[in-house]
Amino acid sequence: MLNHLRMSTGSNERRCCRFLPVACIAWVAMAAALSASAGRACAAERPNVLFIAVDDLRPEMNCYGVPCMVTPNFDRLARQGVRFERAYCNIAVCGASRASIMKGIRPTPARFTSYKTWAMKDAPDVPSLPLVFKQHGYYTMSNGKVYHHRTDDPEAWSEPPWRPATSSIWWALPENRKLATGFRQRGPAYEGADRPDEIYPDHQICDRTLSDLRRLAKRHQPFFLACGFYRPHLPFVVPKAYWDLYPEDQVKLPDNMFFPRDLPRVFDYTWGEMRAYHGIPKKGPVSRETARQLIRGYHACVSFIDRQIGRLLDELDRLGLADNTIIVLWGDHGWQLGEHGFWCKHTNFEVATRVPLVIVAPGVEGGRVCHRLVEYIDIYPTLCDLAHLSSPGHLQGKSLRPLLADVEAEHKSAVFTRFGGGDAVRTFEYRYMEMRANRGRGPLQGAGMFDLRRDPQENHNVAEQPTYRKTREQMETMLHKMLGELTQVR
Ligand SMILES: [Ca+2]
Repeated sequence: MLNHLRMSTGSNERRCCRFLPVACIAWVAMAAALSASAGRACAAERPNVLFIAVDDLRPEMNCYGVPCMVTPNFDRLARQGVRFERAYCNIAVCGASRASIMKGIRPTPARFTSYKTWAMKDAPDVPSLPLVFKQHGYYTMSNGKVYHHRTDDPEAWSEPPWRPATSSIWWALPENRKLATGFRQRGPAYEGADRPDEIYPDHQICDRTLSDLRRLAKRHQPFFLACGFYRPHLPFVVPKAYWDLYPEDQVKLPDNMFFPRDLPRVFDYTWGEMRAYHGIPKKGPVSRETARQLIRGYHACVSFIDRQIGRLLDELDRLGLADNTIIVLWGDHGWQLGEHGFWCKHTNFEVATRVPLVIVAPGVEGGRVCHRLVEYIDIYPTLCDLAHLSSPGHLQGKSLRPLLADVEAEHKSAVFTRFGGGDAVRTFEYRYMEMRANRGRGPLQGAGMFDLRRDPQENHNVAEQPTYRKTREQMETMLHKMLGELTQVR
């Protein structure tokens, strides 16, 4: 029916919605009083948004070329939209990455720096993505982990953001809960209890989102519904049934569990986040057996979230919302699953910064893969573009809409990431990274470069090799130009 209505929408009405947003907002507000057919016609011009965040999800799905993964619903989503093969976060830590995505601006040494970033404190004058949708007449909602802090950016939401009461109870088994005595001594890093899905917070977040979808489907108002899942963030706690999908004897360890050759030690990383969990050594590597369990646990969590994604997609179909809803699936950063001997995120390496990104949108042909370099700051302008809202002037990303129409279209030649004292630029062929004192503002402490054509795993630093001198200079120039521009606009 929505397809039919969209086809029957006249071009004049379409122009009205696109170029006269204020008039359209007023019109939407009065939608209940208008004829049902006119209301649906405008709604078709104003697509809903289902904004799905999955905490710490690297592109570890079947559709991203990881054959062992059982991810039928992530794969189904990819078939419905465009999957971005080379998408990158702008900072590999939860709160900062989320704030950067939601505000549409890059992290710097002064803003969006840690897991506990508040978007509204670091960029108080910058309208967030959900706020802009709300200002254009959308009904905006947030369930689960969207911002790091539930109460961040409160004016962006039509209702107070919701999280389940179980969010803070990570382990299902009482004996594991007892091991958690504080922030620095947590329970086990993983658990596969023979318990039902329903007791876990992500299932409850999905339940809540399903009931919100049913409620929103009855409103004569487009919606922006954000749904953030907690796993596969540590601890890897999901029902045993999902662990059983990954038999222990089939788990493969990465073949580069070593620090990159010839790379300055200033790029070393001790993954303190995971060392707070029971059973993880306070220093040095984990045992191979523990490494196998961690990888299994991460995979089990991804499949558990896949199950929730399937429930969301089923309900969108059942409610007849699928044809008029944009879906964005994003992670927040990558994750090191033993590569370089690292775990967790907090670096500028490929594994910590490469992220999943799938966009499904009305009129966008599904099942396509885009190989262009894209960044998470591109999400904000893309959604404004797809919903025909004028983008705020502060945005530092670039709309992906041309790529959704033609996955071969030109986009950008490089992406930029930072964390702590580190800044990095990645082109199609190289990654160049610097580490500086004073959280990136001080003197250079070390530089590294990887030739991704020959060394996609980033195992061998070539920054000091004479044959790469010219390339290194070009990469340095590109990085410093971006950092210089950021300093000016801030
Ligand atoms: Ca995260």
